[in-house]
Amino acid sequence: MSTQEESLKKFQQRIDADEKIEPRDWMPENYRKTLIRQISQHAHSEVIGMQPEGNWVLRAPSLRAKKILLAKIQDEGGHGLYLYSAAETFGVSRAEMIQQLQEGKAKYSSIFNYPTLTWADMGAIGWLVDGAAIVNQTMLAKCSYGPYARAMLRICKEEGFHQRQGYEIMGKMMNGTPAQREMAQDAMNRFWWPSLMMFGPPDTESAHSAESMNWKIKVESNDKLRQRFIDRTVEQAHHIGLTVPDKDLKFNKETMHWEFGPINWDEFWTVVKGNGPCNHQRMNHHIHYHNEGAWVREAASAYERKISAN
Ligand code: BYC
Repeated sequence: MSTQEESLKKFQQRIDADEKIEPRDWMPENYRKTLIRQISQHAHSEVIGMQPEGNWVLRAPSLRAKKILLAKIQDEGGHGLYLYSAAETFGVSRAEMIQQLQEGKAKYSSIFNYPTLTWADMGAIGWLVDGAAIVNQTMLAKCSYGPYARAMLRICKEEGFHQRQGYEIMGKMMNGTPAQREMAQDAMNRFWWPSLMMFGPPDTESAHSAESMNWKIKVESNDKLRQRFIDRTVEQAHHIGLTVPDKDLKFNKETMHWEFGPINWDEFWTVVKGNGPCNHQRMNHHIHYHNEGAWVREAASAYERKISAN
């Protein structure tokens, strides 16, 4: 057996024994590459994900609502920071990762390419988008790579608040006037299917799943997590009087799961390839404010040089 094969075998034994892999440990090149891709894309999603909500800060219906929304958006920025730091443990710099995003070489979650048209969308994002993110990230907290798994623990706790604040907005609107109920249902109709797409393509078409599951980067499949999210969320929707916009939705008493209709995967790939409703807007906004903030990064670096020279 060659040294490479020997190392690979030992690595797999560590994975199978549920040991955490740490930055200085030996790892296959593809394990490293997959994690840089996934963690950096995850970080970009958090940061780009601040934009749809940022759209409503100045129009929040009360001071309470504004304070909560601001705190939530700030949390997303923090999640981006933990995740960029986790990816940096592989020796890749934040500047490189951001360059890849801005050049279209790195992705971010498809969900953030949809517009936020009404205040109810803040409810739908918190409840559905953060709700889907929790299901995915609770799984990622068991990831074999230590720094990523640990970042997930705190992120999941914060997402728990986000999900509840979104559900509170939806619940309040469903208890409000007919116009408010209609607004909440409209947000549900627009965000339901894109939220299901957050879990990625079906298992049969997921390019990375087999290898990522073998290395416990992902410990549960895209379809399994999607089903878990649906099972949880349908009950919550019904509880506050919302209709799930899926005529094929039905509860299977034998499997104890909600069966759902076909997902529009053409729409998903259109959005992922950069042609969703807001892809250009999101990227232009990111580039504009990244460039505008260059002086802050330069000042911070100058200060760091000054301190380390003394
Ligand atoms: N959107 O082989 P697959 C938040 C890509 S933010 C775009 O299944 P994998 C929040 C995939 O990258 C948290 N692209 O991939 C923030 C791959 O293309 P590449 C968001 C997607 O990686 C603010 C190709 O499709 N959560 O909560 O094994 C406000 C084939 O897919 C998507 C994360 O970022 C998608 N939805 O599994 C509110 C989760 N799905 O890279 C809330 C972290 C797939 O080969 N990521 N693609 O060009 C993951 O867990 C995994 O990457 C996925 C996909 C489950 C998403």
